Amino acid sequence: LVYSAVLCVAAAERCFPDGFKFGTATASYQIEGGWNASDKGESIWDRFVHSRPEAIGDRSNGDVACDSYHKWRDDIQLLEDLNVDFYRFSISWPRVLPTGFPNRVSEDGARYYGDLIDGLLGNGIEPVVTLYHWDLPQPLQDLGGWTNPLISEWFADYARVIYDLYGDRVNTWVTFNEPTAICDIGYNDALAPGLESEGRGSYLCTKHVLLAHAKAYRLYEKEFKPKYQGQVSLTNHMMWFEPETEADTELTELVKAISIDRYCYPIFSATGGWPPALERYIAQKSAEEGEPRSRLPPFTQEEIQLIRGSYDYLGLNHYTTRTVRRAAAGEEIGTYLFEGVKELGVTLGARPEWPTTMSTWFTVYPPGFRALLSYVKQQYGDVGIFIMENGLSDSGTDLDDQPRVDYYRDYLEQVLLAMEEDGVQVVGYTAWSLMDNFEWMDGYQSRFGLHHVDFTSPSRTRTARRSAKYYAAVARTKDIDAKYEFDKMAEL
Ligand code: PNW
Repeated sequence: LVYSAVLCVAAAERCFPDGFKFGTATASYQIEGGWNASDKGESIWDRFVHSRPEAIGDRSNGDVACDSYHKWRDDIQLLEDLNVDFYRFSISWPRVLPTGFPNRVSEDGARYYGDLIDGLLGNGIEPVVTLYHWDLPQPLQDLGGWTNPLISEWFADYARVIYDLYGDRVNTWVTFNEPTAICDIGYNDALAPGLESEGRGSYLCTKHVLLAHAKAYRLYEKEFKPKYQGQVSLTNHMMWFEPETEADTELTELVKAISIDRYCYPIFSATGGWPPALERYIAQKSAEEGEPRSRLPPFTQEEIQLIRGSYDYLGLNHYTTRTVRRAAAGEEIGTYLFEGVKELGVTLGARPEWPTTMSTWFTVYPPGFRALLSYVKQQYGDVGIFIMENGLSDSGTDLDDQPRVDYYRDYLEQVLLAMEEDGVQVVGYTAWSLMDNFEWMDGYQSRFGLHHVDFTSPSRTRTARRSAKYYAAVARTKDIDAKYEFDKMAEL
């Protein structure tokens, strides 16, 4: 009511169109806690943080996290205050299927997500549900995890259980969050399972995740879509890349191919299969290395057809832009790198004028977002783009997080420019994150929350930051400037 006087005028420049949806996101392992509540099974993240505590910056873990396993009603209250249209959260596979397989469905696990979904709908908030945000059941990892070709069937079996449980109430599904993180970082001695098999395990994983996605998509299409008319896709992490100097232009195109298109081309292109330039590159390099076949596993014609077109929208997570140059001979290119930097022998960097954040991989450059959105349109045509994550990390001490407000305002402006000037079709935007949470390798040291969470208090108290108030105004009015100038001066 307070903001109704500043509702967007359709013709004004800084307004998103009427049907555009705003939401915010979290992920199961990052917020739930309750890691061994009831009959929940162990996930690869439980195993990873307990067996290798030194791998996490502050030696913390997600055993309790935001305690959303118990405090989900509080989370719904925060969402209400934010005026959001939807809430994107993920389901913990081992919480619902303790063995990883559908031989046993946990009653408590199933009830937890059912209650959350009903609570959201009761408050007019649409659930957007991710099936896999990195917490694989450990028993499946013990069988080879994403490098085992059978896992695409296991994933489809899990998807069927979830569609059966919630398909009548959930209309937007995200099969996978960021295959590049799952496969490239997970197989480069960083994210769980913390194995080191870049360029081999990572490519097997890429293929099997794409197949798992496609099988879960086709299952929904055939058996659930006729009844429920929902939409299914996946969300890919996409940095934008700029050549450091003009000489790096060609190399930058290859970086885009390995990092963006490896996960998009098989699904969203007209032809399907691997991006041709990348397929040639890795085949040739493998041959030079004396490999009997390409390290990038081929698809059969049948697999190409299965995967091609397995989408109802294009999900995209974006945070940052990196510069690209060829690594000097013997140059240490570091760990926690992915996107094929080792494969291509490149170094990723940033221009000195781009502000840094609390995440090592992340500097602020809003125009990169518009360039990325235009690239996606140019590559994959007029598919509806659903932005599933975007947000800023800081040290989290300050409730007055003006830099985060500025980040949201400036990145949203680039989305508007892409829509208005470049004709890119964007259908929704998701702020990462609803609240501070377990930020993977950084533990609780970097914070992405619209809400501060006090991890020292047993009740995990949530407090709105300035950015929460700004975003609530944006979600309400669809105007990125409606409350911006006012807020900048206002006391919290
Ligand atoms: C995404 N990188 O992860 C995830 O989807 C979220 O769970 C996470 O909290 C958020 O972004 C912020 O990190 C990423 O190294 C992890 O470039 C690593 C990278 C990017 C995104």
